[in-house]
Amino acid sequence: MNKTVFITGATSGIGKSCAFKFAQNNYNLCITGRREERLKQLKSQLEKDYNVKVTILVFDVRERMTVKNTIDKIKDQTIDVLINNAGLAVGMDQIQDGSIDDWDQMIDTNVKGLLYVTRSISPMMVEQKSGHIINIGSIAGKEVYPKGNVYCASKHAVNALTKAMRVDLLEHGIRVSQIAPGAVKTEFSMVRFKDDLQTADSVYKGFKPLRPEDIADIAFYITTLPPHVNVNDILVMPTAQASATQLIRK
Ligand code: NDP
Ligand code: 8X3
Repeated sequence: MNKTVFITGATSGIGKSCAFKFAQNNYNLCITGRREERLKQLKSQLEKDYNVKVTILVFDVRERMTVKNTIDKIKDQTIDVLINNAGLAVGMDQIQDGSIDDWDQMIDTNVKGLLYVTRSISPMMVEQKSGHIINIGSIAGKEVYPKGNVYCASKHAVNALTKAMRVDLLEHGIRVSQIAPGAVKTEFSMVRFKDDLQTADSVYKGFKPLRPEDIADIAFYITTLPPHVNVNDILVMPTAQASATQLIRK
């Protein structure tokens, strides 16, 4: 029987690449995001190309009751892998100039949204006595950099929560991993710079960034390890990037 992966933020970037990777490997999928049209297109492509079952769940991870009610509807399913991927950076300002609305959006999505989804899925895994939770962290959860303030804080929270989840779920045999990437070329910078295409493009100029497929490959790989093996944390960077602030551009 096929396994099932539940991916938050599958409409773009890393989440979408994970959807392809797991579908190619015969997983059924629950794909989520706010952009329903994109989810519908993805579902029809994946079902056609890979002959897997794809369930679409449209919700904003910030809406606590919607997250709960939506996931409640699929409670009879077995979720083998949860990829907590939905997240974003919004704005890049020094702390004294930051937009409080941007801060709220990052904290509500990256931290509280991840918690709401985990709070609904982890009891299902406890009941099953198996499961694997993969949190998409960031280099921003390991270091801070100028004007990264609240985004970095939110990803430091993901880093801490990954460790905390592993401790709490230990007795239930559930694996908990974090993948913490450096620069990956996705829609991330368009969102961060509020659709300023020129600034977003400049982030990836002069070096070869990671591709979202690189992260999907890692996510899939760590699920293929024998059940007694858990990868706690992977920090993965473009070869041209040594830290959050050290990057060689040619
Ligand atoms: P994208 O912008 O391409 O994708 C982000 C995904 O998150 C989209 O599918 C979006 O779906 C979803 N999302 C955002 N906000 C919400 C919300 N409120 N509710 C539900 N879904 C939401 O960026 P990436 O693929 O790069 O980002 C994925 C993750 O990777 C994020 O957690 C990001 O912080 C992390 N990351 C990215 C790096 C990079 O350099 N790109 C590096 C390190 C980590 P929709 O808009 O349809 O709701
Ligand atoms: C995204 C990578 O360096 O912009 O998490 O924080 S970075």
